Amino acid sequence: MGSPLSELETSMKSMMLVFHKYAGTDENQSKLTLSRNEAKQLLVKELSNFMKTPTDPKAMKDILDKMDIDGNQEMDFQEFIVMVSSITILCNDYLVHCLQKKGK
Ligand SMILES: [Ca+2]
Ligand SMILES: [Ca+2]
Repeated sequence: MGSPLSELETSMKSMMLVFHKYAGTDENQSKLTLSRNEAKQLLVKELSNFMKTPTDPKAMKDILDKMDIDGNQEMDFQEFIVMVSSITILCNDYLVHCLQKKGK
């Protein structure tokens, strides 16, 4: 890669790096997927501003269940990206709502 990464490419790179940073933390488990524990850490540490991370274990379990689309107790990169995209779409809806309000 010769030229510097664009803003979007940098964002994509960040998503990959964040995923692998957490995917590789649990001992004796796959370094390429997020265990429930790793996914929980990622949510709490990386999404606390955009997502109200619940302190209630039941609510956290519900979120983790939803993220794990195929239900195999591990979150692969695809499941991670679906989750990030869903939250980004919700945030964008809110942003558009605010911009429209401002425009009036
Ligand atoms: Ca892992
Ligand atoms: Ca899964």
